[in-house]
Amino acid sequence: MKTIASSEHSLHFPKGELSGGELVRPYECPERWDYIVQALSASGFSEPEMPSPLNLTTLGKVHHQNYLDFLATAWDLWEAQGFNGEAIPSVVPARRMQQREPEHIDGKLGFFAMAIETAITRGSYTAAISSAACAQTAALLFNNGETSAFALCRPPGHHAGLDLYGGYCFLNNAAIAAQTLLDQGATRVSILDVDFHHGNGTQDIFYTRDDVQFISLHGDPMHAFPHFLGYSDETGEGAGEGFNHNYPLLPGTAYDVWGAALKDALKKIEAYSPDVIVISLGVDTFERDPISFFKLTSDDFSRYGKLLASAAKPTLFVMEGGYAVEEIGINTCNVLSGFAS
Ligand code: 5XA
Ligand code: ZN
Repeated sequence: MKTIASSEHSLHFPKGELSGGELVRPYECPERWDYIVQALSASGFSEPEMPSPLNLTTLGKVHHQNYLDFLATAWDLWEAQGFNGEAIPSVVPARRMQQREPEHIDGKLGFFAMAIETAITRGSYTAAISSAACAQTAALLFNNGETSAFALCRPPGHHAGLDLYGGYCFLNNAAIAAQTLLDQGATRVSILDVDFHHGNGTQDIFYTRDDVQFISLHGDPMHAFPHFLGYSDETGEGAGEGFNHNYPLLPGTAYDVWGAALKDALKKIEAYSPDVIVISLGVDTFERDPISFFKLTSDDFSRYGKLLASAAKPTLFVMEGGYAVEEIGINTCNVLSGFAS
């Protein structure tokens, strides 16, 4: 299985994240990428390859143009204001307020944010574009007969919606991969999100569409970020009705319950019969993840990797979360090795 990864990820390294009322060192940190690269090499995977430049036409089918313009200019506008810190919003358009993009950068940040822990810094946009390029380049490998690939994306993507950033995400890498596959001739793509957190951004992007099935297993939003999407009664709308499936799971969920939900999800994928499966691969389901509450062990990652292979479909893995940094490499490789075994 080939890996596509870009060293430009390290251009995004905010110093602060608002967590528990404190400004802490972000959980989503550059070393995550290094640990995964080291583990891939130790597990006998081939050296990661660099991505090709991102096709902006595909990007424009997944995100709104005003949002892409915002991301491209946010840091410069922030700096031009003379602000000294990293760019985070201080106000959001809450209920009964105007949903109108302001000219001031402070207003723009709030207008496009779905969460405010994620700082924008000088290199964030370049890193986000390179991360999306990894997903797209990995998707294009399927044209050359590859049946599996790993896009080592950083920053992650599944919280980024049509015009929303947050939860460490700016561009929705899994959605960009799925759209790339469709643009290359696939007619149906399933995105299976196994990150601990609900993939609200991916759901947002495909909610009214029937060419992408979206399935997410995640911490119940009553108790877990992103709190405001991810319930089981969100099933899609219009043409997309019936193509969105959420499995919210309770605090303390271990592999017996999680694996049963995965098996059920795989039945839904089988019924949809996609050309390709995109896995939003977050390993923050790990028992010692610092910001999550599932109880998967390192061995469980191997077990479910095998289970994913039983779908017998071309499969693209796109990296999302995972913050037990010293174990992120082994847990990620366990899924990929389990799948390949
Ligand atoms: O998958 N998403 C994440 O891991 C980010 C969670 C951010 C919580 N503030
Ligand atoms: Zn997550």
